[in-house]
This record gives sequence, C-alpha cells and structure tokens, in this order.
Amino acid sequence: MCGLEVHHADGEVKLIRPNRNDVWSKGYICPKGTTLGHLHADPDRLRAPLVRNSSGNFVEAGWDDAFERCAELIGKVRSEYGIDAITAYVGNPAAHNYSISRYVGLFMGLAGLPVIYSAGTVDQWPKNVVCQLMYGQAWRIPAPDIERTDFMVVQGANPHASQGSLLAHADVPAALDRVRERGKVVVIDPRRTGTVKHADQWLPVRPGTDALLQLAVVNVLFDEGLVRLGHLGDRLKGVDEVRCIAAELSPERVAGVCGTTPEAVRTLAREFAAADRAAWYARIGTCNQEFGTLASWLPDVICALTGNLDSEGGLMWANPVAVPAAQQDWGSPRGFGRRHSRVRGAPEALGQFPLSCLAEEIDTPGPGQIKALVAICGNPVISAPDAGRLDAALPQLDAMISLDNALNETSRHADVILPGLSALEQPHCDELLWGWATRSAAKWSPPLFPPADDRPHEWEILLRLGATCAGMAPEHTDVAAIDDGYFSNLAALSGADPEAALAATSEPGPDRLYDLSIRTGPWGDRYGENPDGLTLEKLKEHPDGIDLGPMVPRIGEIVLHPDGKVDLAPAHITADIGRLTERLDRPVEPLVLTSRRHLRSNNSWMHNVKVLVSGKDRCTLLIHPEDAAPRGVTDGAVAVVSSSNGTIEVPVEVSDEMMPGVVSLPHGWGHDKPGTRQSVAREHAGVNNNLLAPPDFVDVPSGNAAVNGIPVEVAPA
Ligand SMILES: Nc1nc2c(c(=O)[nH]1)N[C@H]1C(S)=C(S)[C@@H](COP(=O)(O)OP(=O)(O)OC[C@H]3O[C@@H](n4cnc5c(=O)[nH]c(N)nc54)[C@H](O)[C@@H]3O)O[C@H]1N2
Ligand SMILES: Nc1nc2c(c(=O)[nH]1)N[C@H]1C(S)=C(S)[C@@H](COP(=O)(O)OP(=O)(O)OC[C@H]3O[C@@H](n4cnc5c(=O)[nH]c(N)nc54)[C@H](O)[C@@H]3O)O[C@H]1N2
Ligand SMILES: [Mo]
Repeated sequence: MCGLEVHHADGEVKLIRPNRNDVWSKGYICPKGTTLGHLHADPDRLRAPLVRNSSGNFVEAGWDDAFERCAELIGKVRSEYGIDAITAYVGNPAAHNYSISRYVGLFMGLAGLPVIYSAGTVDQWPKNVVCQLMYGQAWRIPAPDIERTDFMVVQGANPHASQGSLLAHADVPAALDRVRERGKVVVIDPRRTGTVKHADQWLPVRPGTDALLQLAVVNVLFDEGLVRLGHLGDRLKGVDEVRCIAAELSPERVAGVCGTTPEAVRTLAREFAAADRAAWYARIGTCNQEFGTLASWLPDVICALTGNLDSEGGLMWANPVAVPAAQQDWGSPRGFGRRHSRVRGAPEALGQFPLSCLAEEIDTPGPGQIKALVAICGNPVISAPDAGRLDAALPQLDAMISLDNALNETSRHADVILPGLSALEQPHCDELLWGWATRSAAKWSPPLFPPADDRPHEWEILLRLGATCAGMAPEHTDVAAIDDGYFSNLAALSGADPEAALAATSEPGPDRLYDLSIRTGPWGDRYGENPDGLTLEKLKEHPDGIDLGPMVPRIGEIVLHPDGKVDLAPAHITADIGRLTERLDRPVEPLVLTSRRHLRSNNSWMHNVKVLVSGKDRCTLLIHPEDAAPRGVTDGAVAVVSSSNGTIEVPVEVSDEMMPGVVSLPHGWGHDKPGTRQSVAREHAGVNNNLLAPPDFVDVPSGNAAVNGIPVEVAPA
C-alpha cells in the first residue's frame, strides 16, 4: 500500500524510492518495496506455462496447450470421481493481488467446489469466526485507531517486522512512538521483539495462554467496577454472560500459567480502563495457537466493556472507498459444521476445512478422496502444518495445477504451472487491505510495463480454470460473456442497474469490478445519481492517492445481526471455555516452539531476491540462556529440534529476548528440495519449521492451526 516512485528505462527498473507525495505512506517504505524490480527481472520467474511431459520433466508450453492439458487432467478426475474429488488451495498473495482476490470467488462459483482450503486457516480464521458471530460478518474486522489512541496493547503481533496485518497503516513502529508520547504501549509476547523498542512495557506470556490473561483482565474490569459500556450500552448483548465466565478467572488464578504476575494483569486492566482512548490489537500469535478463537474474541470484548469499540482511538471499522466483495453484507461466508472432513471428521468453519486436513484428504484412499488440486498463489509445502506429509501427498494426486510465478517447493509437484504477470505488468490496488486501513483512502496504480501479447491476466486464468472444473471445454469458454455475467450479478447485489453499469464500463477484468465498488461505495457517483462522486477514472487522476479522512463510528452499518446488536458471548465461542479452563490444570511443558517473521521476508516467497536474503542467516532457533545451558546447546552451534511430529536441525542463537521455556523459529524456509527453480533461495535454504507442527493441534472453534506453542525438545546436533 506504500507509494513507490519507480525509475525505469528501456523496460528495466533502475531505482525504486519511496514516493514522498503519497497521501497514505508519505515517503515511508519497507525494504521489500524497493525490490519489485528484482522480482520482475528475476530470471527464475516463470514467464510461460510449464507442463510436465511423459518423462516427468517440465517443458514450456503455449497457453492454449497448457489450458488444454488442464482440461484433460481435471476432466478425467471429474468424470471418474465427481466434483467432490477436486479442491483448491488459496494462498496469501490473493490478499494483495486483486486480479486474484476478485476472481477466486468466481472460480469457486463456476467450478462448484464444495470445500476449499486456504492460508486463512493458518492465519486469521479465528478472527473471521469471531467477527461472523459478534457482528454478523466474517470480514468486518475492527482495526486499532492507532493515530488517536492513548493506550495500545499489541498482543501476538510484531509490526516492527511485519508492519500491520489486520491493521493497515504506514510505518506502524513510528505510530507506536507517537502513542507513547500521548500515553502508553504494552507488548504481550513471549519474545522481546523489535516492537518492544517502540513500547513502554513488555509483558511476556506463555504461548497459548493469552485468552486466560485476557479473561483475567475482564475479571478485573467487573471486579473493580471499571466497566463503562458508554455509547454502546443498548447495542451490546451477552454482557452478563461474559461477567459470569470471567468471574472464575481472577489474575491470581491464571497468572502463574500465563507466566506473569497477578499485579501485572491488574495493572494492565486498570490502565486500559483508565485511558481516555485505548485499543487492543491482537494478531497472528493470538490466532495461530491452541485457543485462537478465544484469544481473538476477547480483545473486542475488552474494548466493548471499556467504551473503546467503535469510538475514536479504540477499535474501529474503516470506511473504504470501495468495499471489497468479502466485506459486503452478501459477501460473508457463514455457517459451521455443515460438513465434516472425510478422514478426521473436522467440522467446516465458514466454508473451509482446516488446511491441516489437506494432506490426509489426499493420501487416504476411499470414496471422496481428493484427486485434483488447484493451488492458487500458495506454497503449502512450506506453510502448512505437518508439511512433510503434504509434500509426500501431492505426488499422489491425479491432477495438480499451480497458478504461481515460481517453480518452488509446492508447484514442483504440479502437472501444469500457470504463471501470473509480474506486479509491474498489471494494475495494482490493495483492495482488501483498505478494509482494515486506519484512514479512508484509496490508490490505484497502472501497469508499468506491457505484458507480452499472449499472456493472460490471472483473473482470466482463474475464470478458465473454474470453467474447466465445471466441465466446459476450453475452446467453448467465452471469457467475455462469463465476465459480463459476473459483473452484472455483482452490480445487482451492489444495488446498481446491471445493464446501465455494464454500459458505463468497457474492459472486462478486476478494474471494472473495482470501479463498480467505488461507484456504489460511500463516496461513489452511483452511476450518475451523485455526479460529484468518485469513479475509478477520477481516482486515476490522483496517482498519489486520495485521502478521505480518519475512521468514523459506524457500528449501525457494520452489525448485520437481525437485532442490530453486538453479541459479546456467542455460544459457538463460549462453548470453548471449558477446554481453556482445563488448560489451567495441565502441567506446563518445559519448552514450546513459536514462530516469528523478519522484515526482509514475505512468508516463503521473497527469498529468491538476493538483497533480501543477504547477510546473517535468519533461519535460527532463538533460545533463552537458561534453556540453552542445561541442554548443552551453544550460540552458533547446530541443534536438533524435535516434536511429536518430526525432527529438524537448525543453527542456534542464544538470546534473552526469549522468555524462558519458549523457543522461536521463523516460518517460510526450507528451500533445499530437489526440482525447484529458485537459485538464490536454494543458497539460503534454511529449514521448514512446519515439519514440526502436528496437524491435529488446532484451535477447535475455527479449525485454525496452532503452529505456536508446540512442545519440543532441543539437543545439540
Ligand atoms: N509455522 C508457521 N506457519 C505459518 C505461519 C506462521 O507464522 N508460522 N504463518 C501463516 C500465514 S499468516 C500465512 S498468510 C501462510 C502463507 O502461506 P502461503 O500463502 O501458502 O505461502 P506464501 O509463502 O505466502 O506463498 C505465496 C506463493 O504465491 C506465489 N506468488 C507470489 N506472488 C504471486 C502472484 O502475484 N501471483 C501468483 N499466482 N502467485 C504469486 C509465490 O511464488 C508463492 O508460491 O503461512 C502460514 N504458515
Ligand atoms: N516482513 C514481513 N512482513 C509480513 C509478513 C512476512 O512474512 N514478512 N507476513 C505477512 C502476513 S501473511 C501476516 S499474517 C502478518 C502477520 O503479522 P504479525 O501478526 O505481526 O506477525 P509476526 O511478525 O509473526 O508476529 C507474531 C508475534 O507473535 C508472537 N507469538 C507467538 N506465539 C504467541 C502466543 O501464543 N501468544 C502471544 N501473545 N504471542 C505469540 C511471536 O513471538 C511474534 O512476535 O505479517 C505480514 N507482514
Ligand atoms: Mo498471513
């Protein structure tokens, strides 16, 4: 979302600098932003489809032949086993590439896939579950109003490395420094991260015990008469239920298990309640863990109980210029347990099975076995729990299609790899992320370089693959007609006249869908009804973006429950409290594993950019001196790390930035597999921490993976 100034000549990027005039980022960028030119020019980047030939080797193919081969492979699975044997995995870049985000829905709808898997269930699914149940819409996720808050809690997030996540804001660490000038920042994390340098207090917490700590905060709020429902009073239901649940969980009861003191919890509760404006931001460390849903629910509850939900400086909802489909009232996935996975019997949550089920669904024979997979911009061989089993399962598929720009750990198992365009060859708009932006702003960037004539955009590839899964022959797939139909449906859902809307725009693809969202959005021209309103054409006149102000209270529009109320105590969530309180009596494991991120990484896929992987090895095990010494592991030496699921070897960094009893590995590494084409990444392979993650270690209400808090043993190699 940060504004870039790209200097180029003769089709080559010469220099990328921050755009100081950008209304959003005002001259800020991170090191990854400067490397779009490297990504574009990377000789390893795929520029033509790869099709596996009869001897098992990849050969370059033309697009018609590649689509033909997809149809052959998918068609065979479809006719032999039916659509239930076909599924898809959707990875993280779908959130950043609107050619994909806009068309994944069409792909699924056309294909008629009953269930898909996504990076969501190793990421924010608990938060989606919470928002679906509290507000009635899974993607209406409130963000901390960071520029106006006086007290900010950052729990299980490290914006120093990651920037925001479900918080879009340029230069979060600098914003935290400004919060400190007005008040206080507290970081709750088992690791003393870089973010702690921008905070007043580090509160170490044992992995997976966040919800206990949060409930103890709620306990204090009620116990000490600090609850102030304020403006939300009439809109909240379930307050009493929350009080009863927390009544049993005083700081004195939980602090020991959390690895903190009762005083620390009491002080946190009092200070949070006393602040004029306070916001509680919790992220991946609170999601990717055993009690992800509870730990993602309570921050919103605490804010509601202290008058900090939907008010300035608290948790608020962005008012994006274009509401992404996922956030529309008709765009939310709903429902729980309508289906159960075949092998493990895991209930579906919001239309998805846990990603950790995928391997067993592929490698376990029997009716309903997955035989075909469409992997859309994802690298689950690295990112999924029990990664080793998935790596071994993918070759057993009858058909695998990867939509990916790289021949990497996952796509190397595909029968066909269909590459998308580089970021510089297509328009760009971080459509989804503006939904959690701290200001109502928008920006659209044109493509810099024209793609080669024969290259389809990813939206077209997805549309074609959807049609293929539905059994349409490639030569009979009318891309323009299907896209017109899709556009018309969305226009009708958005309250526009489909025919007039269709007539008002020309080119098919995501731009006209974005235009539709802008025009029917809060500042839109409503196709002429409001002639001064915004359109994509008008936005294009502002290459530095437009800014329409800070977040505003809007709970009335956000909540979709028929009674208009925020449900503070949804049954699906509170049913999990018993599992949490049992945790109180469980012996504390001597050593547990957590994950971390680094500034110059992006999950598993920017490791082929030399300037981003240069320097000191980042794939190391962080361990506290008190844990290292008795185990005989020393700084710089190699250790063996084992869990119930696997064993890896990794260099050690002894550091008191870890709390004792917790070790940390970055995720996204392990680039030493045969058959990939990532020459730089191979030189900096690292190891995959997900080889250690047990597939059945999940947050129960959401099915989300618990890749944090895994019991491990560490010994010298
Ligand atoms: N242990 C552990 N595991 C984790 C996490 C953790 O913290 N710890 N984090 C989890 C989280 S939050 C996430 S989001 C997931 C990520 O999981 P994934 O989404 O599976 O992994 P990425 O590494 O983001 O993979 C992105 C893939 O998309 C490709 N790609 C990049 N850009 C484009 C593009 O524009 N078009 C196309 N078609 N392809 C593109 C890349 O080559 C790469 O193959 O990992 C999860 N796994
Ligand atoms: N540079 C860079 N930026 C990124 C990414 C990247 O890979 N690199 N990935 C992007 C993606 S896909 C996402 S989802 C976001 C994630 O953004 P963040 O949520 O900020 O992710 P991390 O930086 O991994 O920080 C997670 C923190 O949680 C802590 N933690 C682990 N377990 C627990 C626990 O049980 N309780 C608590 N309280 N803390 C715990 C870890 O020590 C770590 O400091 O970042 C995005 N931004
Ligand atoms: Mo993520």
